[in-house]
Amino acid sequence: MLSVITQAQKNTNNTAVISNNQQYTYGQLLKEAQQLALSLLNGEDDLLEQRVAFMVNPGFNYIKTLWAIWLAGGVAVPLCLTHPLPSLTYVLMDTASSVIILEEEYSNTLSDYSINNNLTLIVLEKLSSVEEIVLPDVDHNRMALILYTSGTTNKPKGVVTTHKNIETQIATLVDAWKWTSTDHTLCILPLHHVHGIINVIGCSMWSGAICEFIPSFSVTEIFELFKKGCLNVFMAVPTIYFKLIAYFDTLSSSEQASLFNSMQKFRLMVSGSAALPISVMEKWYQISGHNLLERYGMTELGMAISNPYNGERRAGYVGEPLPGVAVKLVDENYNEVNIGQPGEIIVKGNNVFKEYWKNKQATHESFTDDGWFKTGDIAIIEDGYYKIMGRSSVDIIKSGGYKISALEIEEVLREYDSISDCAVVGLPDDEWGELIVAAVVLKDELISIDINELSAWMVNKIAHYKKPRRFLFVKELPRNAMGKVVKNEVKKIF
Ligand code: MLC
Ligand code: AMP
Repeated sequence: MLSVITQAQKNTNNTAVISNNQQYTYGQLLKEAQQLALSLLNGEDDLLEQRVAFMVNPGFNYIKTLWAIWLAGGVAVPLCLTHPLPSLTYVLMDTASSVIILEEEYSNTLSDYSINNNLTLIVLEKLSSVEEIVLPDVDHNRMALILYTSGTTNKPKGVVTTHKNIETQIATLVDAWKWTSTDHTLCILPLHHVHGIINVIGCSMWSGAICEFIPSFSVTEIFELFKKGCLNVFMAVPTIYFKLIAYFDTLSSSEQASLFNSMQKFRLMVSGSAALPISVMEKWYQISGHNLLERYGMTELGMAISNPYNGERRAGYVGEPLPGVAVKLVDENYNEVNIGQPGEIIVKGNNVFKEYWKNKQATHESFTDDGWFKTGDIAIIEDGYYKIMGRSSVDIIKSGGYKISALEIEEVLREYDSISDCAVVGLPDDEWGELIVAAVVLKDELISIDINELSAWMVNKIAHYKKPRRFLFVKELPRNAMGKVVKNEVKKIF
């Protein structure tokens, strides 16, 4: 039996989830996940790693669906709820998903696609109960999850993790951050990425804790829930802390005092997915009394490096490798650098993903000959603490905690009628970490572009969080002697 399920079985009477103003126990979650697993199996013994995509809002139904897919022996493919159709169909086609599970509100989005491609569509609200049959025994070395991550190629890659990878990623964090069944956390992160799936849902469900959901990200709702005094664990990306601080600053001093008091109930507040600016860490301490615990992770790894639960949480540093995660800093020949020298972070351990989906070449290129995963992130160690210095590729942008490929955006922009060429870069930004901007060369210099029209055109082409926020029209892009665009020069133009 999968550990995620056996862990839940220890806590059947505990509240597991609070969503849509309802409370659900672990017992209910298990029962409904088993029912859905039986519907998925539809008389088969085992889905045998068939990919099952799902488009389900954060909450009880999301966890139930994820577990059902695992119980039936399938591989879960969570779809982003806000992606335009081409991004969704890219994932569906790439994974060759045979089934899509949806909440009814999303059925219009994908029904045509599923009919045209002969996929089974399961609408959660329309399910009827299924006669009891036996669920398969799923080995934990089997594939469990495919998450899409942007990289240095224009199309996102599917990161395949096994049940064993996921169990390791979760158990390591539960231990390091001292999760227990008395914890109560809030999930405000999108559930097509590891931060929400592993750190928030994975850890809370493993521990028998409560995971509460709000329908969509809202600063006011988050603070309202803080004030209720039930939550004690909170995880977010730096942009969210920035937004919470900005809102806090608009409140009256009595409201600020009441919020400060409510935050004393928390035992842990974590930041990650992007660099936490020291100014945000310091300001958060002032308004909450909490030193944020900053950690470093990646879709391919779960979490790898973390500041301590007990002990100094150093601003500007991500801490030390987590137990069971081997980390080295290496030079371009993959030799370990001397202490105090910058090097690329490479990682080994049971937390490390299995492969990029149907992409042997990318998988091969991302591991060293002796099996270390090359993260592409550069760090140094100072007094035993790792400090992230940047990335080896300028084509990867982190904005709002999302990893975004500049090349993917450029490819879309080049499809626009009047654009002949472009270069997309990330500019440092207090709120978003990096702000996506595009330098654009027009086919005809004499014709101008309406930015609003361009933005509206992009809506159906690319996720909204990947849209450039500023455009600059240039006669030509800065290039080196080889003719390659020099991205650092593009940044300077802005
Ligand atoms: C949205 N907006 C942006 C933007 N994203 N502006 C600039 N840059 C961006 N990246 C704008 C919108 O256009 C809109 O503007 C306004 O902000 C509100 O849009 P929204 O979509 O409603 O944004 P919001 O809900 O406020 O989203 C902010 C956020 C979200 C921080 C909640 O970005 C988010 O959930 N980020 C988390 C991503 C994540 O989970 N990453 C983890 C990856 S795993 P207007 O003008 O139209 O109102 C990983 C591994 C690890 O990294 O280590 O964890
Ligand atoms: P993703 O591919 O979306 O999982 O993003 C992983 C990337 O986020 C890492 O490779 C890092 O570049 C970045 N990242 C995660 N945590 C941190 C952090 N605490 N500080 C700086 N960068 C981070």
